[in-house]
Amino acid sequence: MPTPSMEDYLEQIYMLIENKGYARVSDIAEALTVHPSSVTKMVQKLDKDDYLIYEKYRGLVLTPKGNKIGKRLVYRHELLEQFLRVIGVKEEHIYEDVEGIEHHLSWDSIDRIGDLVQFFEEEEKRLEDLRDVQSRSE
Ligand SMILES: [Mn+2]
Repeated sequence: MPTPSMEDYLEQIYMLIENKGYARVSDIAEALTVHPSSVTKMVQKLDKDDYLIYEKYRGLVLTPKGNKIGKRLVYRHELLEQFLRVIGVKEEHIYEDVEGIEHHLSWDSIDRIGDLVQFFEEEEKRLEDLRDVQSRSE
């Protein structure tokens, strides 16, 4: 199992590759606001653990294992953003709150949150009812 920090890297690397087609050490450092030397160190660890293949002058590619987990981590982040939006959390809190909780939930909880988001998306009325409760408790 990757540590929370490894998860952050795998999530960012997956997104960079999705969006740009590649992930450079400098791009990862910028995305995570860390020093490039920290990125190099972590990338070497991820390589050792078989999540990616890193060659100093050729960049990095995710292994099937790294790609699979990267995809799940990005899905998890997006689902949690959707969840907070559904329950009415203010836009300005959403990103930071997701960063704060995403590494600390079991996949069981993630899947149940997925059910809940789906429950609200299936019928507009359900969301209206929730907003109604919220406007009464303000
Ligand atoms: Mn995240």
